[in-house]
Amino acid sequence: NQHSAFVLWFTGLSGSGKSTIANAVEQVLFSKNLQTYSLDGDALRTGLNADLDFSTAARDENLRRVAEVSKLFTDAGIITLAAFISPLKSQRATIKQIIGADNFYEIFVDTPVAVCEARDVKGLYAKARAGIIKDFTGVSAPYEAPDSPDLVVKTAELSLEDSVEKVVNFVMQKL
Ligand code: GGZ
Repeated sequence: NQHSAFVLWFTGLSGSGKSTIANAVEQVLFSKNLQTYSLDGDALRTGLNADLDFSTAARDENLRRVAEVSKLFTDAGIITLAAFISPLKSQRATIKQIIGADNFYEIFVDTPVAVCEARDVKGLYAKARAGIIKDFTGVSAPYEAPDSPDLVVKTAELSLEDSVEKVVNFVMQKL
């Protein structure tokens, strides 16, 4: 009853759909009797990483800790879904190094900033434009798109259902 374990690392802008897709993928995997655990920025930043802000150094540390935690879950045989902006190539390289290249899959949730901003589910882009939130990714802080992600999900072109199916199909190939 064992399956292989690895980390699905979702990178993309705030509001790109990382957590929504990861959560829906997790439900499908659960229904297939796979062991999973989800980690996301919003949740971890109220607990484990409550001491960290959005400076580059603090994001580095946020992501380092999450990568270490993801590695522990992987060691325990659990498929880990991690949804973090993880904006810089250097950060994602470090994450891959911590987790181990064999157990790490980078999934680029490729939603243009204009689409994220039009959605603005939490009103954060409006606050960033108004200067109320500083260093906001895509507005006043950089996002470096991955050069060679393992999977790309374009949420502006796919329905949520199709986005989820694309990730689930990818996972089933890797088991
Ligand atoms: C980016 C920010 C910021 C700034 C608050 N920049 O979409 P959300 O709201 O619910 O989730 C985002 C979350 C990003 O945390 P991560 O841990 O994923 O970021 S990183 O990987 O860069 O460490 C967003 C909210 O926090 N948020 N301020 N300035 N996102």
